[in-house]
Amino acid sequence: MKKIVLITGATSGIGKACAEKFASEEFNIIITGRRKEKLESLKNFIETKNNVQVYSLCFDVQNKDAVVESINSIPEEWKNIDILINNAGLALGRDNFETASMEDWETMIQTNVNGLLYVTKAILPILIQNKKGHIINVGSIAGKEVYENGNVYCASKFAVDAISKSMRIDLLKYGIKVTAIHPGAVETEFSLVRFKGDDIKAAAAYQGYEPLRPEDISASIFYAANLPEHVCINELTITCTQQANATYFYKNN
Ligand code: NDP
Ligand code: 8X3
Repeated sequence: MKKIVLITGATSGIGKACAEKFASEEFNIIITGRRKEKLESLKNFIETKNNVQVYSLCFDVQNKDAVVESINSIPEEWKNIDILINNAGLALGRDNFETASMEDWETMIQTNVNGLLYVTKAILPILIQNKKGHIINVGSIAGKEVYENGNVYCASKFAVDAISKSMRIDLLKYGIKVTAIHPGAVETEFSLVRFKGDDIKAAAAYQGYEPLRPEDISASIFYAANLPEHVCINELTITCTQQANATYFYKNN
């Protein structure tokens, strides 16, 4: 029987690359996100290309009731989820503390922290019942070091780091693995979202160096998810070769 992986935020970037990678390795995939048309076209693309099935669920991770309702609506044959990839997330703005928007802060906390908690809580009973499973949380290098004007985005990713560490302790007795993946700069829709559609600012975020591609992260996630039963990667911080930490890049002239 094929294993099942549920990926939040599969409509673009790292989540989409994870869906394609796991499908190419014969996993059945549950893809989630808010953009229904992107979910449908990804489902068609993957099912045409691979010998796997894709089930799509459209919901906003910020909405607790919608999360619970969506997870409960998963058909019986899809319920035995082996791997949960908590990837949905975003940054909004890169503003100084005194000028940053409170709404942006709320959305980041509601998505990156509460959304991850809602989805995990809704799926956990399945993993506990099966006495196995793997939760992979996508944090960030911004959850390891704060940077100027990173304030609440960094805080939300520090929370993902802390939640991952505490989940690993609390869920150990059920045989559930918990891995946190902390990427540096990855070229996705992330910066376009952060800079609210300003494509010049978004493109500038990746200029002068070769950033990670979403496929670099999905390959690492796949690796971490497919180690022997007794092996768990607790966390990985992954940057491109031209990035040394949250702020230091060695850029081309
Ligand atoms: P993208 O913007 O390309 O993808 C973000 C995904 O999250 C989309 O599929 C989006 O789907 C989903 N998402 C956002 N908000 C919600 C919501 N409220 N409910 C449901 N789904 C949501 O960015 P990335 O692929 O880069 O980001 C993926 C993760 O990686 C995020 O957690 C991000 O913080 C993290 N990360 C990214 C880095 C980077 O440099 N790109 C570096 C480090 C970490 P939809 O819009 O359809 O809802
Ligand atoms: C995204 C990476 O450096 O823009 O988490 O915060 S960074």
